Amino acid sequence: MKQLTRLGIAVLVAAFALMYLTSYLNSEQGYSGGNTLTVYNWGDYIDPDLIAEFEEETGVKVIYQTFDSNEAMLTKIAQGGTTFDVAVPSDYAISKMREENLLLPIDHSKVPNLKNIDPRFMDLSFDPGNVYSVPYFWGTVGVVFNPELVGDLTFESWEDLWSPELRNDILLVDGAREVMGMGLNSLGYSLNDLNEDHLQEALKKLQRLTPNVKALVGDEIKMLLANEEAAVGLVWSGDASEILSENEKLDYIVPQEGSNLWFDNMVIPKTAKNLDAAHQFINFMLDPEIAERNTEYVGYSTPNAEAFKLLPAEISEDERFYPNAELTDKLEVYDNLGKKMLAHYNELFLEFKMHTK
Ligand code: SPD
Repeated sequence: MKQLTRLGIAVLVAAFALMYLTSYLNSEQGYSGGNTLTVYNWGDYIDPDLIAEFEEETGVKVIYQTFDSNEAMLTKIAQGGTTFDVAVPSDYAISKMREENLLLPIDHSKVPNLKNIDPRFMDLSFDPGNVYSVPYFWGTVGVVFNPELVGDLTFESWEDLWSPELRNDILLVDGAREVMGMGLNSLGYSLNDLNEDHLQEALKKLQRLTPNVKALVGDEIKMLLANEEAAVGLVWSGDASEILSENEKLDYIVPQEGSNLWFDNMVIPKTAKNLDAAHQFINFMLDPEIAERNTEYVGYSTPNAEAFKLLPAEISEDERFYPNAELTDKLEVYDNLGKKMLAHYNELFLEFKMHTK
């Protein structure tokens, strides 16, 4: 009898251990199962209330994980062992995921709210026909600056970043394409340039920027700039809009030599386990009222025409974050440069990073 009790206890302990391990794997590795949905998104890129509302409305439990670069997201999904149901890569990363057969087609009949997306953001070159992706947010790359701390500099030219007045006063977003793109654009080259001489020239130019670089940072760039810990930052426009709403003294500009126009879209990775919930979630996020609230919360620019109409005028009429076609036509979208060249951009970026603080 005693032996049976001991056996019973051992079985119970093993069952609890298994339950704990399963839930740990669910949260850490993006394993979906049962009525759960695993979402893999950029940090600070959703209003958390909306996740709770989706769960309440559908009865689906959301496991939410974040990444801070397309490269990190691509590595995690490509190496396998995860079952993310929805992810939010950018343009060139979507093209790469299509090429590497990492995506499932989206069933448009299950996403009726797709009709709310402004046609300008549909059918873009990285995913013709939106077979695999649905627009989430879009924006530019530019400079946030504190006019009180930068003298006469206006940042209409990238060249201003190299001004000796900015010693140890610039924060850069920690992104290979963003930093390499800025170096290339400052020399008048494309941010998709493949010419090795141009790439080496850009690296040298970036290395000359290091005395001015205080740090390369992730999402904390918003707090640091809003608190005036640095005079200038290279940032994504949505982060700029959030920074400016915290500190009205600051401003945002896209330098004239050109910069990046980017698009973040929702996709269903190949290893998804809950396709119904994935479509439900995508459709939920495209509802005009939900998308409007999400836009106000995260500060990024919405591609949802119906949500745009609901935004307060001070947001929808701000041309710094909803630039006109004259500016966007001058900007470039990152190309999928191919495996080798993307790796080379990363290597050059790391070489630059090694010599910054
Ligand atoms: N904190 C959310 C950041 C999202 C930025 N996505 C921009 C990607 C540009 N390639």
